Amino acid sequence: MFKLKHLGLTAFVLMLMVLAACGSEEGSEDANTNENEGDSVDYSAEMEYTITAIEPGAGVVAATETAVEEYENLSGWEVATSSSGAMATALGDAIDNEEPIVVTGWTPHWKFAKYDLKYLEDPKGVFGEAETINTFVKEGLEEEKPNAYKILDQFNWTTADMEAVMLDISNGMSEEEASQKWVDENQEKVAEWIEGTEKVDGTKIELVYVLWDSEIASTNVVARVLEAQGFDVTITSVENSAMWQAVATGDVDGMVAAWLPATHEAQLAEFGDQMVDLGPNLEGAKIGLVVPAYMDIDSIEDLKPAE
Ligand code: PBE
Repeated sequence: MFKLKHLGLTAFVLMLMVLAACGSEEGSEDANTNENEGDSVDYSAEMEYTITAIEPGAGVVAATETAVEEYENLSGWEVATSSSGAMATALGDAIDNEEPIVVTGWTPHWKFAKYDLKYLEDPKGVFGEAETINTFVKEGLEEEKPNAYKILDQFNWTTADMEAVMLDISNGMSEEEASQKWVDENQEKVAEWIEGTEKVDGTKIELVYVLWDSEIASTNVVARVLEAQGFDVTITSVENSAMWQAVATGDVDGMVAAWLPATHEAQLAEFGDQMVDLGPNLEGAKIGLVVPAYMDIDSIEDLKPAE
């Protein structure tokens, strides 16, 4: 902590020297409007006016592209898509080197347990408010596989639950082991999910998900519970839009990965009326732009336009 503060101070003094050397009028004007402005000029150039994003189909990426359009100060910024894994690696590398980075972030996520991070304020509200993660199943599942339907309907947990599974996986535990460990340690909650259902003998059930850390955790936990009830479970990872489509067409039985109302608004509008919404399985989810806490900026508006 002391070291970080100390480095921050050093960086700030260096920045003042650079500003003085440039004799930049812009710099002194900015200094009147925002005491952190000098720092943020430096960060933006150093980050090459790039936001480190995840999969192109993710809602948080679409929201980030909207933010680049709506915030004038993000003019010329690039939204670099990759994968959730690549984003996490880039974030970890930046933190190891105490470099600035802006990533597309979301809660629940293990990164908040592992690193000291903060959401940038979003005065225009592009990233929406707190969300729920909902469970959707194909039409007719209730009649076809009533026990699976009831378990999926009763599945619900907290951000802390989900983060516990995510953290174990991020620390190297296999997805199967981490999800089984959570199930073993949370038998009371699991008992509520299976309440009023009967065991089955190898009934096939297929769930779709996207390889986002949060959905890897939830989908695996639900799979372990269904398996213990006798189901023959397949979980298949696909792109976001394909996940919605697979449930809408009835190709698969369901998914537990719908972020609403904002993040998957477009997918809900396209596919929502062809499937059954079983309601929230988690409350208090959130998306936004996330930076390491050592960066002296607080708002998306503290980022600087590309030259
Ligand atoms: N996420 C995780 C997804 C929803 C779950 C925030 C990366 C998205 O942005 O679509």
